[in-house]
Amino acid sequence: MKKNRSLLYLAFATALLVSCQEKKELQEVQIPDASIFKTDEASNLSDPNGVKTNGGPFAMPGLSFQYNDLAPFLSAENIELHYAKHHLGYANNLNKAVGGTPLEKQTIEQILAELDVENSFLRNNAGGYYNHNLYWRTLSAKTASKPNAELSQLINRDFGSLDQFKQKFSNAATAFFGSGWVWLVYSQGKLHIVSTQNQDNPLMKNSSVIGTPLLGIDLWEHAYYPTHKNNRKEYVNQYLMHLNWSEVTL
Ligand code: MN3
Repeated sequence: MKKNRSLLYLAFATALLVSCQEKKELQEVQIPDASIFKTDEASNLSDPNGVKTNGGPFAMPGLSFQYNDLAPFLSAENIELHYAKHHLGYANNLNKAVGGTPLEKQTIEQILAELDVENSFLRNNAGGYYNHNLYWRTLSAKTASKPNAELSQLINRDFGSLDQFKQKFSNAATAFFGSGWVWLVYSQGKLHIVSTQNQDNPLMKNSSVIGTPLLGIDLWEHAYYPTHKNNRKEYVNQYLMHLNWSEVTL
């Protein structure tokens, strides 16, 4: 009987020890360090101009609006994800790609015009950096801007009217398949609507029309899915309303 009781105590003590160890392990896993909640993302959300690269010749351009200024066209979370994650990623990778090479001294336009399209790391990240710079610069919180007189004249000549340009641009952007961009391009004295895949753009040698991009819409799902889900047409039409035409220049 005494032996049985000893065994019972031993079993009880062992169970208690195991239980304590389990509890201890659980406690260690379940109580996170408070510092993980103080992330850079939280501070970036309050100020897009606080988003910086890790160094190198190509800096983040900043935004002329706050993250929550474009809603309901784009939600604050949508813009933050796009600018402080995707765009920043392209900028950091571009700086990595050009670091210690003669490209460090070139402008982004020179790099794009001359790049070897077989160099996919440089092609994707130089393109991604330039494309997003133009995208943000030509967007505005306001919805009433108009093209300047010189551009208006060309738009009327080449598309019929501003409304007809918007209709053609919207059709091209809505019908575009996959990830890429649709552009308004100035080439050899004429305006064109041009599409490119992935992060390519009309400065590159492989573009169907090579010229100067005046504005471009990002048709990757990351650009609009957080706000518009699969309704790309709604995103495209609101994009056209939020164009900052004072930054769209020849
Ligand atoms: Mn994008």
